[in-house]
Amino acid sequence: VLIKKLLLTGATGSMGTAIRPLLAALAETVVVSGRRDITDLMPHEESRKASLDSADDVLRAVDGCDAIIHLGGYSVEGPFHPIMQANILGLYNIYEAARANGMPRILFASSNHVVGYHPQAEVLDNTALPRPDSLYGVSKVFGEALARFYFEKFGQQTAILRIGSCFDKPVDHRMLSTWLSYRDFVAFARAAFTVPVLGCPIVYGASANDRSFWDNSKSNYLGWQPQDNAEAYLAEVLQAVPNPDPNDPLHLFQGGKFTDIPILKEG
Ligand code: 15L
Repeated sequence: VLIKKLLLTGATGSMGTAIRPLLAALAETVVVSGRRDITDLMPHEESRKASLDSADDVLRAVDGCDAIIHLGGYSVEGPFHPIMQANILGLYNIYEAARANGMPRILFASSNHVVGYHPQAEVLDNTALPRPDSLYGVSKVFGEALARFYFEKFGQQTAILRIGSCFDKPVDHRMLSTWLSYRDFVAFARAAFTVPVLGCPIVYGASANDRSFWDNSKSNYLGWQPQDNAEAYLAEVLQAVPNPDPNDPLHLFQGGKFTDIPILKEG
């Protein structure tokens, strides 16, 4: 194993839950953290409940960890306040806790919604300008900027992964381009935590999909080679969604449906 103590935030979310068993290959101990206490612990796991908007909770979660996979936060479009608490204040708390704990490497789960208003007809590399498609996407732009700021100012290394769609399998036409398999995600974490010098790269988180919107050639030095390809699910997708409407936002923009969501208010 590479890592003594790996912190996984967002461990109660759908992606966190799915990758937990795979992390035993990366770390001796995985500290699983979420807003709820986790009771179904595997032998290699330890639970530390934390609310990201509490600096004290986050300090306790990060204490003694030598790597962090930060999936925690608000993961879809929503009202501004909860997004701000989790993704802006919460991320600041993570970086300050890391700074107080020897600056362990961070894998930051950014999102394709940072560039969601780019058309699907374009192939983007990591020099593309942000075109966020939602308040959620805007909060991830903040997150990428915060990661870069801590890198320039303190040398804190972060792998910024603009995750496409990390699910069990692709279920619509857009996901034939954006799908990231769980095992390709974990392979990315391994690369980010083992490459001798990580720096602060921006990488698109997609499997080796024939229809990918993204070009990761500028971060080749990480040595990450995704293995899965959404094309293997083409027949299933065609059966589930036979005639996709080409004018549906789902097919016009990289961010898909998020481009079509209004500003949401609380309550
Ligand atoms: C995301 O950022 C969300 O967290 C996830 O739920 C999906 O909607 C994904 O993007 C996507 O674009 O498919």
